[in-house]
Parts: sequence; structure tokens; C-alpha cells
Amino acid sequence: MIKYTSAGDSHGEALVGILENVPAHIAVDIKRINAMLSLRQRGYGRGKRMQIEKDKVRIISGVTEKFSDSGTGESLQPENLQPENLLLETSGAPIGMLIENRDYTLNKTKRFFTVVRPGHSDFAGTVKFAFENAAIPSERTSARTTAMDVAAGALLLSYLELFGIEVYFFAERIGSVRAEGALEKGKLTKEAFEYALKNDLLVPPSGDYAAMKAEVDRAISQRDSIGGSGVVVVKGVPPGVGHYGNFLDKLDGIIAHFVMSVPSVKSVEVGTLSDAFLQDGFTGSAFHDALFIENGKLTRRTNNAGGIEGGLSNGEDIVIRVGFKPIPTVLKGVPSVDLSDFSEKRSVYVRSDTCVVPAGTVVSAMRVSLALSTVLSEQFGGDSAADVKANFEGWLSRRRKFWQR
Ligand code: EPS
Repeated sequence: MIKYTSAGDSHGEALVGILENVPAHIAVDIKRINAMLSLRQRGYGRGKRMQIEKDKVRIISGVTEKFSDSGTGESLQPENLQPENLLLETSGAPIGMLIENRDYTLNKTKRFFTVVRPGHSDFAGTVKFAFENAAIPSERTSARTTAMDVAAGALLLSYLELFGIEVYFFAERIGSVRAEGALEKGKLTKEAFEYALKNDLLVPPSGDYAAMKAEVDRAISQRDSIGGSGVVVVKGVPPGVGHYGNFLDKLDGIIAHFVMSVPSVKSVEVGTLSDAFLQDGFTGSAFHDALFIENGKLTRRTNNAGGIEGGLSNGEDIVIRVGFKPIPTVLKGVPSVDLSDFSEKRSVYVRSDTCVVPAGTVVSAMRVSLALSTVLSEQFGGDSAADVKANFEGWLSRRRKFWQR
């Protein structure tokens, strides 16, 4: 099974990541990984750290130059693996990745504070690890570490493509302004996702960019922060992916775990249940996605279940709505406590963002890529890309009769 782990402090030397058990001969697209890293950095409302960092992944192992489709690639020295135009592929060995923290070299930021920020890990992390300096927990809980998650998830997009799977994302809400109806089945098109990528808030066509940007500007002028929601859509997953034997293996649970643990995320929803709560006549007959046959193919006209039933994919788009709290570092401060003398004080401000909805949405999408890759690799195995394809296509040919005749 594909496994991912990472290390790295927000103001340490670098972030490191390891991907294990990725089959051999999967294309490694450094350009796409770096483009995803820029997208994570780019969102409107980001803080000054983003002007310091120029995130680029450095792959140090597990990759070879691709010479032919049969894969007669040769192991390369790490310094020769970086050019974006080189055709690279996985070797089957653990993939080691590194992203430099330019802040470490340029600024050597050192932080010490004892007034904890409500909403951050300062208080609970200080208690857990018994530090005097409440800045230490956020070295690891800061969203900086998600740069490596994005690199790993973006690398695995090529693995997902072996299955014909694509991952898309957009921002749905910023503050009180929402892209109405953005989750409707007919609106989750490739064109809508491409449109969202072209603006720095990732607003889809059904959203009002100016109104959403105004929400960020208002938070900036009020020395505050602002939350919202993003949507991740996975297209091309056939029915029957996942497991339900053990509740820990359910696809929705695994996706939720990978996404809920993104900094600032407070809710993960599969499908559109929270919209249905607000409507009249919230009943099973209205909510569940009725089945029809059109041109010999099983179809549905709605996707309220968000593509997962019984902990398994059902063949519809997998639709995940992610809720982000306003980030805890607030310029005007929040009433808090100084743990050094146990007095009441306002929380201190340290450099941070105003709005993380676009960045958090990119991170969530790449965590979904990681989650799905682990599930698919468990189900379909394979030591090489060709094995994966053969296993998957064989399985599909034996299953297709259930949805197409
Ligand atoms: C972030 C890096 C951090 C913050 C922000 C996001 O860098 P620094 O602390 O040096 O400014 O800008 O972190 C948080 C949102 C947080 O809660 O700590 C990043 O790379 O995403």
C-alpha cells in the first residue's frame, strides 16, 4: 500500500517527505508538482511568508530518467533529477522529497511568546509537551508543513491517472459570500474547474469574485481573519472502490481523516447533506440519488451522496466540501491568557495569513489524492504501472456488467 510520511518545522531548514510503495514506471511530472506548490502559495489573502518562499520540490530518490515505455531508465544522481523538462518515472524505491524553507536561510525567524492564540495549537501543544515557549507547537502545526503534502499528492496525480481519475477543486465560500449552487451535478465540469484556477481565490463561474474578494479585504481592514469553504471533486472513480469490512477502511472515513487533519479544517462533508438540512421536505425519497437506465447505462440525475455509499465509491463524482475556520492568528488579538504569569492578555500577533480558503482547498485536494492513492494501491496492488493497469482493467471488465449492458 502507498504510504506517505513527512517531517519539517515551519521555521526549520526544510520540509522532507517520503512516499513508499509507489509502483515503478509512474511518470513524475516535476512541472506539475511545482505548479501545484505555487497554487498553494498564491491565494489572495496570504501573508508575507509567501513572498519569502518560492516552493519547489527537490526529489532525492526513488526516481529515474525515463528512456522508453519498457522502462530502461537509469538511476540518476539527485542533482540531475531536478530539471522540469526531464522525463522522469518512479523506480519503485521510496521517493524522497525536500522543500527548502527560504525563511530559514534568509531570516532565521525565532519566536518566543507565552500568551496563547485561541484556536491554534499553542495551549494544548504547550500542555502536551511541557514547553515554556508557546510558539514551539506551531512549528509543526503551522500550515507550512502542508507544502510537502501538496508535493506528494501532486506527484501521485500521475498514479491516479492510470485509473482515469482526476482531482479538481475550487473555493465555494469566503466569509458570508457563497458560490450558490456550485455543487450541482451539472456544474461540476472541467470548464468550471479551469475557470476557478485562473483567479487567485479559486472562485468557480457561479461565484462572485468581487464579492468574495471584498470579504477578504474587509477582514484585512478590520485586522481580522476570515474562513470559508472549498470543494474537492474526484472524477472517474468507478463503483466499488474502498472497503466496508472494517469501519476504519471505509472510503469516506479515510478521505475525511486525510482532509480533517489539514490545518484550519473544521468540517468535512461528503455530498450535500448540509444543504438538504435547510430545505423543506428533507426525506429519504427526496434526498437519495434515484437510479435510471439511459442508453444501456445505469445513471443518476443527482449526487447528494457525493459519490460514496456504504463506504464505497458508487461511480458518481466524489464531492467533498471542506469547512475552514478563520485562522487563529488575528492582528487585533483575541482575549487570552499569558501562561507565564497566569494573567489575562490579548493574544499576540505573529506573521500570518488573513484567508487560507484557496490554499487550504489546494491542500485538501492533494490530501484527497494521497487518500485515494492509498486505497487504490491496497485494492489493485501492482509493482509497476503496467501491473496496476492490467489489474484494474481486468477488474473493470469483470465488473462493468453491473452498470453497463
Ligand atoms: C504558512 C506558513 C506560515 C504562516 C501560515 C501559513 O509561515 P510564518 O509563520 O513564517 O509566517 O504564514 O501559517 C499558519 C496559517 C498558521 O496557522 O501557523 C504556509 O506555508 O502555509
